[in-house]
Amino acid sequence: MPDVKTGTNSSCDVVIVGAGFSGLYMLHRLRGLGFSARVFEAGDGVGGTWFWNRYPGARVDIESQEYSYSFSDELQDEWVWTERYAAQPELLAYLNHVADRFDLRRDIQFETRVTAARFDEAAMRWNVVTDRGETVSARFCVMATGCLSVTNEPNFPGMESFAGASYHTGRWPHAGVDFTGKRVGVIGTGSSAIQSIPVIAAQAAHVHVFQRTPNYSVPAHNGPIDPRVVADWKANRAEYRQKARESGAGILAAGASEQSALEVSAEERQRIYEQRWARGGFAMGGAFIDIAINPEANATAAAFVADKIRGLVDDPKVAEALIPTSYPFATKRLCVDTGYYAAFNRDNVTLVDVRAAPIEAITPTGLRTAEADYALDAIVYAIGFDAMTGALGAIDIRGRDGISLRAAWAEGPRTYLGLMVAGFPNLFTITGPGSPSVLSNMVVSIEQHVDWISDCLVALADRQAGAIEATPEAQSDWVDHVNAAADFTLFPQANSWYLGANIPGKPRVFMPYVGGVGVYRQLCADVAAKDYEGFRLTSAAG
Ligand code: N01
Repeated sequence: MPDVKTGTNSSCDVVIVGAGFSGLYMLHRLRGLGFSARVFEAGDGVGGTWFWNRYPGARVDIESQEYSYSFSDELQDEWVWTERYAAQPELLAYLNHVADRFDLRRDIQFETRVTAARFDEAAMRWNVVTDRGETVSARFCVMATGCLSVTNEPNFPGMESFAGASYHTGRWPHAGVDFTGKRVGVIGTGSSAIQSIPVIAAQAAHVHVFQRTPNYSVPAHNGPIDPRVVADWKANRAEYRQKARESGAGILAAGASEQSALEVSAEERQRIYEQRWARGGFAMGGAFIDIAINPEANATAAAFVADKIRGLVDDPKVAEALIPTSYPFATKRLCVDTGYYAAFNRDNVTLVDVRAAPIEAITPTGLRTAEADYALDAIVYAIGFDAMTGALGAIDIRGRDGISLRAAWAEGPRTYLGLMVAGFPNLFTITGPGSPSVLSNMVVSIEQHVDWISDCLVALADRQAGAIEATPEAQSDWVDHVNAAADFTLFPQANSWYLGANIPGKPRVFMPYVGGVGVYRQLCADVAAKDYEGFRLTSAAG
């Protein structure tokens, strides 16, 4: 029944957009606090990233027990991970289990995309519009839309003429793809490509890898989860979780060192890198404290990984082509692989440098570069996402005076703490730009944001305040701080998606906050403790 007063179909306290890790936990927390909430999810199931990214080899690259919710002891007791790094099907099963265990589905509307959200200043409510023609009125709106959920769409000339099959890693067919006997072209060499290439190569007749920029990748050393790890985690879980929350990246297995790469001898440095390489995963990134900030320190890590690549790849020319030279180590997202470099020793894998000879067109029979034609039966676009702002920009979000978020962010995203945007009262973004987000263990950052937002809504209710909004001054100061923090590091030196550099026309702004999850958590807590410093709280009437 439409609500006569608002002219909408229904109303609730909070609309949550997205049913991935963020949306599920947000719904659970709000319910526990007595708020009514509805979730809208474009997919026909829960899982977000792990619902869409079903490409061969997709798995998390943070150790499974760390990449999981900490909010429920019962959930942690009953769920047992099978691999050191869980694969996509297991992660999706976990999120389905969470949805069932906490009875979340009854408030989630699937196959429904939110197309617009408009703030009604007189009513102090958000009207959220879906592609099903429904409008829901809510006091609060939480964007749990994910940082890597809108794909970077390929637009090569001639794409529509291709007679074979085309896939995007970020929107993989649910039924899977059989590449047996096929000639496959993979475009891109980011995390998605690096995970999928060895698996596709094991099946396909031939794989051509079209590389524009090589990436640094470190071995995962994946395998069945060690029962000793499980036992240790069970015994010390609370302590480990707290440590992760207070750490830099929220990843304990990174073993972040306090030591400079330059204060040890060359032999000692080599020994430490070897040890970390043998441990696998992000341990390499945490080897020394100054890898991300000091070019000289960074060069030692880059040289070590380059030598590893030379050792892993038989053909010296191919090895050199796989070694990044145009940006510092780990300033593009570090990749974690299982057999990536070794895949280039297979007879059926060919590396093609599309920096030297760019892709000119997709043809009916394959792909043409400036140098040659490649016959292909299938093309895998592993070309990434419109990161961090893509999903928010896809929704027509209008705040005070009808101002659109797209317009407000035309020069790059501006937020206060990555949580709210000035001019958009009662609209929250989970792991939004300006927060540690993609530079951290996403689950740690998601839980922190969900908890902060939940506490905030309770605080508003306690104060009988109807609305909260970031002040423009606090937002400006925060944006300056986020930029200054990024400029203190080597990150801005890479043309990465962190900077929006992968999307033509996107403003170049370093979007995540590099200050670390522990420091950031404390900042957010301090702001709340100081009566929401930098925010304006208003009564329900405005
Ligand atoms: O995307 P990417 P991704 N012609 O943007 C190339 C997370 N993730 O899906 O560098 C030719 O990293 C592009 O080349 P260049 C993780 O945070 C996590 O792989 O722009 N090439 C690049 O090589 C990750 O960082 C996990 O020159 C083109 C590639 O495509 C993020 O998602 C697994 C091109 C895109 O790489 C994104 O990873 C997977 C063109 N026109 C992903 N356009 C795990 O947790 C783009 N490229 C394990």
